[in-house]
Amino acid sequence: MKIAIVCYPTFGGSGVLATELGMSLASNGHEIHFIAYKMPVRLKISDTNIFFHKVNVPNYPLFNFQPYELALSTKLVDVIKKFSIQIMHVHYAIPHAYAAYMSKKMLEDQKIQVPIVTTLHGTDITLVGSHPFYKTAVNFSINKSDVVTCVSESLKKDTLDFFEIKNKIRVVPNFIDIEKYVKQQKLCVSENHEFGDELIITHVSNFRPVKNVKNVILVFNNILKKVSSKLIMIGEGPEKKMAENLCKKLNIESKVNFLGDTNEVEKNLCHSDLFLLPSRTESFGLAALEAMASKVPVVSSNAGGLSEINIHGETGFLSNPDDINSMTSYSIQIINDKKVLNDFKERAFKNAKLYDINSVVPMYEKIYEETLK
Ligand code: GMT
Repeated sequence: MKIAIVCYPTFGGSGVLATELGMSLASNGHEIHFIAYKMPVRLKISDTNIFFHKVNVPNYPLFNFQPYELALSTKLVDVIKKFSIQIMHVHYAIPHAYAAYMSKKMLEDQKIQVPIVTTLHGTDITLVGSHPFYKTAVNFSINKSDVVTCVSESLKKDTLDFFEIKNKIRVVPNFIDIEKYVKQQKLCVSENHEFGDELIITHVSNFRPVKNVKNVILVFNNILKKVSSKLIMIGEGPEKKMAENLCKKLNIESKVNFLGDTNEVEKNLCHSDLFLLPSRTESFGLAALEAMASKVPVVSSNAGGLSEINIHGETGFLSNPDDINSMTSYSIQIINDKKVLNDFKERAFKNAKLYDINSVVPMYEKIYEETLK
């Protein structure tokens, strides 16, 4: 099949997932055309069957805000016509589903039919999409999509609660390539890691307020009083400075490494003993799944879809996002005893295997086939 994938090109979960999906579809023989305002960070353009088309938005002095949707829908029409694309798959409703609908209508005018598959990822529903400034347009474009998928049962429920949705919503979970993590674990075992006997605690996010990064630092500060450990903070975003300042204030700077954005999260995760994710909202928690695939137990909040992947008492523990005391004692319970830690690691990995790329990508392929029929 010839598929156009529209996504955010950043380190955010929706862009990462869309990129991994496109690359996997390409290796299954489909022709994949990525459309975004810059090259998606995880995209390996050298792979065969993969194309990238940049959406250019020229700066015109009259505009206070550049009309990205207009440029995107024009680019979609051009690419679809030029490469005879059969399906548009847009990730994150805003503004992608809206732009896709505009391009579908422009194509219909030229007697070309191309269905839209929209995948809802999380904040496009729970935070931004349900905001009164956007809600009407988001509701409209979800209903105008030919197929709607979302990444967890929790997000499906939120979508049905917040919007008036007429079409069916199918749940297709986030996925990981388990093989990649197994290979990395083998490499890690043969490496000497630099932290000696200290246990490694990790957090990965885009440091947005929903990620509750402050509580990562507060929980780690408590753990440090009981267990010799180090915190690795991966990612960039608006709350990073606050987190760095809090570490200074608590006098734990030397115990916390801020690594910034990286394309090789699994290289750091494979040395980790615990993953902290106290998010206020989290439709799925791809970062937690990546940790589990690296044999890292997760202490997370109970927000959104996290309880669907992080099984309380088995792969880690769940708490309310602000319950610092529970998160601290759950963390210590896991890492304080080698046998307990190893059991949690094995169960986390076993659960992650349920979300392997080879089980999930065929769900999307089936959706495309049905849609084309
Ligand atoms: O908040 C993020 O991590 C980025 C955001 C995005 O759309 O780029 O992630 C959302 O989509 C991911 C992939 O489906 C999910 O795993 C994340 O849970 C979800 N984030 C939130 O709901 C806050």
